[in-house]
Amino acid sequence: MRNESCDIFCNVVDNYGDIGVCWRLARQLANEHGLAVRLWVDDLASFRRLYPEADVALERQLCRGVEVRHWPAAFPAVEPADLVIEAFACKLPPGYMTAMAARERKPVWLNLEYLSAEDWVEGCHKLPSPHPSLPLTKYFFFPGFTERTGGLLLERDLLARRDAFQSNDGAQQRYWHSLGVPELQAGELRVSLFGYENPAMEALLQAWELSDQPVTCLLPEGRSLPQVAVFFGHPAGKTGDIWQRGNLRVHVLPFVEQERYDELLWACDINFVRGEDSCVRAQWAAKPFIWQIYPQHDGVHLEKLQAFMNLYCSGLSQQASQAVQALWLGWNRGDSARLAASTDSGQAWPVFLSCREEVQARARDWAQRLAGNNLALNLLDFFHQVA
Ligand code: TRH
Repeated sequence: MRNESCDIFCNVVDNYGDIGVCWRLARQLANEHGLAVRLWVDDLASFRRLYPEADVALERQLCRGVEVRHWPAAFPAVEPADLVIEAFACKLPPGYMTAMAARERKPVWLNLEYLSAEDWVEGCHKLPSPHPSLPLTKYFFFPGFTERTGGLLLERDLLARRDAFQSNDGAQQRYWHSLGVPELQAGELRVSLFGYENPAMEALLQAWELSDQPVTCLLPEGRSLPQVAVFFGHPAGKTGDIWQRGNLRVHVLPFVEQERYDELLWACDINFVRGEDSCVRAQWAAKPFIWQIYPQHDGVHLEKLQAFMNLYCSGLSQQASQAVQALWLGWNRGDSARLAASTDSGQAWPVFLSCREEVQARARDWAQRLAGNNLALNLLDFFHQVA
C-alpha cells in the first residue's frame, strides 16, 4: 500500500542530467520503496528522450509507476506530498510552498544537490535552511562518494543484472545485434563516446585511427556527433551511420532508454561519459572510464574534476594514477597536444591503455565500495528521522 507520498520538482536546465537523475530517483522511490511519487517536469520533450512512450501533450500521465506531471507556469492547486524534493535548487512554485506551510504536519523538504567529490560536501550534507517567512525548513541533501554524504543512486538489482550481463556472451551478442553492431572480434577494443563538443576530439579519433588494434567507437547521437562526422568528411551524421578510417570504426547509435544505455556501458571496454548521471552509471559498470565534467564558465568544474580524480586514483600505482589523470585532464581541457595521434609514450591515450588492467581492477573495487552507500535509502532514512 502506498501511504507515503513524494513530489519531485525538476526544472530542466540543459541536456539530460537533471531529468535523468529525477526520473531515476522517482522510479526507485515508487517501485522499490512503495511511495506514491509525482514527478513535476517543466520540459516534457526532454523527458520523452529518456522515456519515449511519454506524451508531451498530457498534463498528467502514469509512467512506470510514477505520476508524471507537467510543471506549468501557472501551477495548479494541489495537496503537497509528505516528502518534497526540489532537484538542483529549482525554485518551488510559491503557491505550493504556501500549501506546504498550511499543512498541519509539515512536509519534509529537501533540496537534492548536484554531485561533487569536494571536501566541503560532507559538512553541508543535511544542513537545515529555515524559510525566511514561512514555518518551513529546507534541508540540503548531497549525493557523494564518502560515507558522510548521501551516496549515489543505485537500483536494488543493478549490480546483479550487470554481473549476469557481463558474464553472458550471448546476452552481449544479442545486445550488439539489436543495435546493428557486429559481434566483438578478437583483439578489438570497444569504446562508448558520450560527451560534449571538444577541441580534442580530432586528436582522440586520430589516436584510435592509428592504433595497433581495431577500435570500435559507439557514439550515441548528440552533441559529439557533428565533430565526429566532420572527422570522417561528412557535414553531419545520423543514427545508423557507420564510418571507418584506419583502425577506427564508428557506429552512430540512437539515444536509447536508460536501462539500455547501462548495457552499453557494461558491454564496452572503456566508456567516455559526461555530466553527472552517466558518470555515475559508468562507475556502476565497473569498467575504466573517462569523465568529461559539465563545463562551467568560471572554470570551477576543473576543481571538481580534480577532487574526484584524487579520490578515484588514490591507491592506484603512481603510473596508473598519472595515466588516468593525464587523459582526463587532456580531454577536459580540450588539449589536443596531450591526446595527439602519435603513439609516443608521452601521449595520454596509449599510456592510459597500457595501464588498463590496473584501472579495470580499480573500477571493479570502486563500484563494490560505493555500493554500500545508497542514496534512495539514505534519503528515506533522513525523511523518516525528520518527519
Ligand atoms: O546530459 P548531461 O550532460 O546532463 C548535464 C549534467 O547532469 C550536469 O551535471 C548538469 O549540470 C547539466 O546537465 C544541466 O549528462 P548526464 O548527467 O550524464 O545525463 C545524461 C542522461 O542521459 C543520463 O541519465 C543517461 C541518459 N542517457 C540515456 O538514457 N540514453 C542514452 O543513449 C544516453 C547517451 C544517455
